Amino acid sequence: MTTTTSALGGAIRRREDPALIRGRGRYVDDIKLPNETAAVFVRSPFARAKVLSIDTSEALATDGVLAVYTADDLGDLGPLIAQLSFLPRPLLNGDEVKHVGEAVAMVIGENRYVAQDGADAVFVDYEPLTPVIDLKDSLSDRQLVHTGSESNTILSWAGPFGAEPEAQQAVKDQIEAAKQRDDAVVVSQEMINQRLIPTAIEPRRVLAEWSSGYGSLNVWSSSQIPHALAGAIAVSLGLRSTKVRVVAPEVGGGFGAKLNVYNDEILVSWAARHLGRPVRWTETRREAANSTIHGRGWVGTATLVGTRDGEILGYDFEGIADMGAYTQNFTVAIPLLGLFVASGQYKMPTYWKIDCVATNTMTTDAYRGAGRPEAMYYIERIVDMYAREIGMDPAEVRRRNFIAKEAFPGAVSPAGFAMDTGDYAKNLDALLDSADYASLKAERDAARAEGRYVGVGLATYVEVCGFAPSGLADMGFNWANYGLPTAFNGSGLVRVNPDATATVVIGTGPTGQGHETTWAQIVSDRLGIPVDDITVKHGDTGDSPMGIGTFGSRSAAVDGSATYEAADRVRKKAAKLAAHLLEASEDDIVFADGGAHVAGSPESKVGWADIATVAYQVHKAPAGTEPGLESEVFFTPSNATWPFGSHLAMVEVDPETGNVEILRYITADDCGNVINPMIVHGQIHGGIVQGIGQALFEDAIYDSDGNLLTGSLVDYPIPTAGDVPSFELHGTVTPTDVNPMGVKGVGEAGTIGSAQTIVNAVVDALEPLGVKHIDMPLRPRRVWEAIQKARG
Ligand code: MCN
Repeated sequence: MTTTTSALGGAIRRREDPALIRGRGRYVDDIKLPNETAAVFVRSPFARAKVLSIDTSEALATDGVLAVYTADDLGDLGPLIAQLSFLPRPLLNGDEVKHVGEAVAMVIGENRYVAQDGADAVFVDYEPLTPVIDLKDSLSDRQLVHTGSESNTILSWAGPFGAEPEAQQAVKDQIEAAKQRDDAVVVSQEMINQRLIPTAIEPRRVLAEWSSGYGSLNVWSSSQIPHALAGAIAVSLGLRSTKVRVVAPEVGGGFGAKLNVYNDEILVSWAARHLGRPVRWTETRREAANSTIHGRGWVGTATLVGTRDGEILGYDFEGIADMGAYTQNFTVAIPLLGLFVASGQYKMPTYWKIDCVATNTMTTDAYRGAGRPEAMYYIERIVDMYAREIGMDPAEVRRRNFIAKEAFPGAVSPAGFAMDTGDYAKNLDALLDSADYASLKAERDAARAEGRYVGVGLATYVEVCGFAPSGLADMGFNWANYGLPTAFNGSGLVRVNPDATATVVIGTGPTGQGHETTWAQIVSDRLGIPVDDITVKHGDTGDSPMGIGTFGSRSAAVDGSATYEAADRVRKKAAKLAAHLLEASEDDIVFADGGAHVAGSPESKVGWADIATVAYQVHKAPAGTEPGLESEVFFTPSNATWPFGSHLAMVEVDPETGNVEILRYITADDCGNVINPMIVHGQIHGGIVQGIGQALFEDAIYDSDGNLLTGSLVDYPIPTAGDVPSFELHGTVTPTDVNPMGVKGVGEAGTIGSAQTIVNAVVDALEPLGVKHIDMPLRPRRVWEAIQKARG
């Protein structure tokens, strides 16, 4: 039994796009219910303040206002539950607010305008308190973020991961000893990995409808995790999980920010039940900036010791990560993801420590890459500085220190994690060959000779996707809070219908990754049913198998594998039925061209409709056949996948303005076997643009009073197509051994590889001036100042 056609690897155009680009997709705001009401939140203007009183009388007297809720009205609802809740967020704060934008009241009106009038009429009496904004201040505990707590440090992660503190100290001592060697070269740099605002095109929104007849709740939310959200609402509202249905229809970008359950989602659901009318909440762009999770926000010192010959003897990183005022879904786990990849592609002893501290700012959590871009930034910047220090080509230094291809499978990173597969030297060579590295450097040198500031920078990366094994989920995750199984599983249901079409139902929550296309390719590959005849459904907890959502570039490797195996099971059953119809042996059945035939005799053929008919009219099938032609599979990966790659940028800096222009951007990425190269390239494009956004433009700046100074798209510039060159994407293929398709994740790769590539290139461009480092974002003024300083 074989399949002779394969859609895997085909550059099939995204099936999602025709509806989306014509404006005919259905987002939460396109769903209208009769008798809707609107919610608006009253939010704190202070970063830290006691709430002395809240006067809602004027708001309640406003025409069209239906209800005003404060913490006092919520009874035993809340606080907001999360997977890793160390500092849980109150649903509404009636006690002491902890950041600007924290919700203190919710106003429901006949429409959004009167609800806003009502919110403006709520009078809150605050007593301002001194906030803690700076990370080092927070670490010192001079002032506490949470009155009554013992420390601002929530927890610390240290590596090698899993080693006893003494063993970790021994690694640190080993690195210290290396520094004392006569031939030691030590480079050390404190670097800021600034705070970022995720900025999806579609801000968050939620619509909830209580059905009193059935005692059930329907919720539409722009979410990456529909099942977790349904579970969280059910737990918070004391409902059975089957009484809450969450639908995430089209979602206009998520980037990790929609991987959280938010207080507004719980409160809107609760209010819909309380009022007996549908309630809608639509986030404004300012709310998106102030009250939806942020990303990054680290400061740390990377130190590298090596010899003059380019042998790295040790890497030490000590940092502080900003958690914000509360911890939400994965807040404290993000730095741990950094630890996973702390040592990059290299084999040197690695000591790594990060303190996770609270501040009076919005909570941080997963933002595309989540911990990995930060870790990769520090290691790749310091390796580059080391290469400059010893005067060796940065590509050569990297190559000399790679974990060897021979170490795989079974390689354990110096940071303490078992990796799947890797061939780093081959990948770097692919990049250098594609870029014609020697010519690029010659071009740069020629430009330099003309007095231009042209630079070539490169960086390698390794990342970790599709977190696994399942046991990892036991590491303090409160899955029970969301009514989810305690495992990083994937799921997929495949059904062949009587009309020869197939339906695939998955538990993912895509936000633009093209799952409707690639899942159809997976099933088409296994069954030989044309992609156009396969419908992929997702994002509806009412009809999809339990899934933990779309994040950590896990969907293809984990849910895709579940779907692959489900399709395989359907194929096995179909082979039996086809053999029965063709009076042949099951082993001789071949699937092709929308049906099955006997190997070598394509004329003795049955179509999928014939096979499905027998499956549903089971009296025509061999005795003992179970009716139906479908399978639902849960896939449990034995390990995460470890994609990797190398990026290179050529830039030119204008010394008069400090403006950075990216002349070329070339990559070699390796995400194992590729399901759809066009989608993979699209994912890498988007990822690189976000990395460039961090490198050159974006910065969430709080002033010392805790006001977000960059809370609008006027002062928080994000990159547009005009800011980036046409990317030149190449790659290698190193299949993983942890799933049947050999695929690794790719959704975050571009972001993880790019920011440091740009900074390395800019520093290279300014090398003639002796500039060694500039903190991101490299906006013109900052670059210009560095040039002025270097020129003395
Ligand atoms: N794919 C493939 N071959 C591979 C790997 C993946 O063809 N070897 C395809 C997959 O089938 C899928 C896409 O590439 O269609 C991404 O797959 P995967 O790497 O598994 O990532 P996820 O689908 O789990 O997406 C999550 C990832 C994350 S974590 C963020 S953040 C992110 C991202 O994807 N946010 C995005 N990409 C985004 N893209 C858009 N448009 N919008 C976002 O918010």
